[in-house]
Amino acid sequence: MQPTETERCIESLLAVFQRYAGREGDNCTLSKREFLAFMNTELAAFTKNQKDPGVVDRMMKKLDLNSDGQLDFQEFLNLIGGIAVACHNSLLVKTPSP
Ligand SMILES: [Ca+2]
Repeated sequence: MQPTETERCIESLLAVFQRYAGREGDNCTLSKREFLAFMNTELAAFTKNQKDPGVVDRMMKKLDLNSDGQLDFQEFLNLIGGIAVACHNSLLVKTPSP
């Protein structure tokens, strides 16, 4: 059976997380360096529009709910979820009301 679109999205998120988390140290979490690499590669459209170089640092601190200096998959999903909600909201704004 072919995976559904939703299943493929979940697999992709897992694969991307594992690819960056596996670069150094604990391969189940993103270190700050791994998170920076992820942001600059996978979300380059977002990071290159940021004039403040500390923005990714602050995002990491905000996302790191248990303050262990690492982002686990749950913490990573909070970022993805937040971006998805922001995209959804901006689409709603752009859609003219009837
Ligand atoms: Ca953490």
